[in-house]
Amino acid sequence: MTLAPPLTARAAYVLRGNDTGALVTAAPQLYPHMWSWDAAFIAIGLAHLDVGRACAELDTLFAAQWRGGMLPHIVYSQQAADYFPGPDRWGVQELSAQAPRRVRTSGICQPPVHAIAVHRLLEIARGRGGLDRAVAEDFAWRAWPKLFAWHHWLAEHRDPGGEGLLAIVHGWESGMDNSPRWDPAYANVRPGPDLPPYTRRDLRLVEAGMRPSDAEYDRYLWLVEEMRRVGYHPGRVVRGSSFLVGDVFFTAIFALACEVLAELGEQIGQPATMVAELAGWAHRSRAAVAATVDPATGLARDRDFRAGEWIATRTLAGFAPLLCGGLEPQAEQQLRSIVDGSDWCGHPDLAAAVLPSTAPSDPAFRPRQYWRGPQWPVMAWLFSWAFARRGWTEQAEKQRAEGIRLCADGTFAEYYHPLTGQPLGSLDQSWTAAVVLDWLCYSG
Ligand code: 9WN
Repeated sequence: MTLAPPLTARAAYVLRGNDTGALVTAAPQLYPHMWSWDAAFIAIGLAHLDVGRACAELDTLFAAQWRGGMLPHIVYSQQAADYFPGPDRWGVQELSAQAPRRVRTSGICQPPVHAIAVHRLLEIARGRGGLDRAVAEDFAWRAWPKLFAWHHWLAEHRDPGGEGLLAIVHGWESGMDNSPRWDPAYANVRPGPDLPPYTRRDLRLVEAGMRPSDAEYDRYLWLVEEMRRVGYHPGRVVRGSSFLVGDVFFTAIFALACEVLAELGEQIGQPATMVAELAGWAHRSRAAVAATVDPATGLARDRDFRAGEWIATRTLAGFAPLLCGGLEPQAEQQLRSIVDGSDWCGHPDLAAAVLPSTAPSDPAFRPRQYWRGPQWPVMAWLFSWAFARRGWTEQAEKQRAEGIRLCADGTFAEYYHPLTGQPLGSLDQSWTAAVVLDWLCYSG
């Protein structure tokens, strides 16, 4: 009889196995490159194995930072790897002087979770002490100005309403690609007859029913085409993109990350004016998140800036204010109880009580389809971490314990069927392994 290795060892094995030396791929076959927000979670997992390697992972991402400060959503591996869209489809180096010269990247961004990762990495390294601590502190000092430049870029270029609700110009920027949150905005994206032809590669690896449709992909690629035509100029992209949505979840992460970065800046003696600027952005975006709350449901909403309408689909983004704060105590209490209520974690049919990407009672709920229903362990990590930070120990512990239960089969799937617990999408997904490792090595 062979005994299954403990979950921690398997998680470590996945992270080590996906490490090309230069970067940890988001997943072995489906995602053979570095993704921006994946890299942040991956660095947290790596910190439990090798602090120096964790810092190097984020250094690789920073080396791909655009001149204006944007951290790109994909950093392409130098190794030939099959993924569509590849760097040629974006063509950023040919079209934009802002793109880095030595590394190839995509032309959009992803949610700014990186300051949270640096904070957690530092906490882990300090807990270990000695050389690990020194390495992480040196890294934090190096990373801080880069993170500041990233946040500055977002505050400057992605706040079209001027009130702190940050806008995305592509569903991929949200990290929740085909969430029903984006359906109304995508309905107004009309691919032109001059959309260059392309061949998807994801469908060779994952069942079509779990992935976005071809019609959705046409829209995704059309938006890339629009950006190419304005040379990825941040102002022209925002002015011209046929998709412009105030993403409440992205904004809440920004507010929280600004707060974390300001605290870190104070701790390591960064200029007071910069720290104050971060606190100002955090304050503005926190208020903007709170202002999106739908009085009818208590959930936060996205804003379709092009149509001038609220988007009120019931997805886990509705809980954005719990990440960053800003609600009145009664509204916050109500939202916290919705998390555990029968529409969400307390739904009687869930296999594990973590937030599904879409509410099972919502007409848009599809339990096997990507961001339309499945549970994503990395989202459970984010909520458990934020709840712990806000002092909601019991609620944090519940997300953590249920998240571990969700991943207990050791497949480290990209996402899970919320009603059966079946692993879906890619297996051996790096960020899933990373967050499980952090949960299991948790030290408060
Ligand atoms: C497109 C890598 C990424 C994640 C995203 C997830 C998915 C890519 C795809 O995979 O997006 O960026 O091909 O579907 O939606 O959150 O960062 O894991």
